[in-house]
Amino acid sequence: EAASSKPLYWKVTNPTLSPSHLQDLPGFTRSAYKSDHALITPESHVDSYAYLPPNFKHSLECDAAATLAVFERRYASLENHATEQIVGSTDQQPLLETPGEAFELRKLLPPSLPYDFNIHIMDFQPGEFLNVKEVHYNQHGLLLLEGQGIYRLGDSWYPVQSGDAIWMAPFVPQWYAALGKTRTRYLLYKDVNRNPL
Ligand code: UGY
Ligand code: MN
Repeated sequence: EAASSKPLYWKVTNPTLSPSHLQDLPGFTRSAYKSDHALITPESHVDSYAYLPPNFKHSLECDAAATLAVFERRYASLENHATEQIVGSTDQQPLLETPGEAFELRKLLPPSLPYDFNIHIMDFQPGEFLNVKEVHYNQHGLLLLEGQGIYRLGDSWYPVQSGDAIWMAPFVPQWYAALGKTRTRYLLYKDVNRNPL
């Protein structure tokens, strides 16, 4: 046989079932929208961040190409509590304790009462996974910044990779396992500090 011919079983040894190959199939998308979760699949990256208080007049200038991820929500105010503008970068945030869990955790906003949400940066080494099969009232928005793995949302199991965005409604069962050869880093919106009722 010619050296250039495809080896026997090339479809088996070629990982045609991996997400990057499936992307090329006509009509195929891993995106899903259900009543209690959604998976949306484009590309992205984050370095630094800013928190803008409610009704804060602002403009943004950028002197180089950049990607902007915006989480927008109606502020749930608390009497005698006010938030402040915050500008920071993930690397400056301390690693926080995560009892019983393997992932590394940083929070971008103060955990104090004025803030009605937080953004968590979570890092998993390949093979690490959430020990808690979480079900909680907090709603999540998630942006996968690095790596790949399996996200369980309700009764569905999704292969996911960097660039994917996920919405999790309150109480949707959620679980993640990091796979592949590089770490997973994801950015997680979580509403906190307010009575859900
Ligand atoms: O803090 C959290 O709720 C987080 N561990 N959830 C998640 O990663 N799906
Ligand atoms: Mn959670």
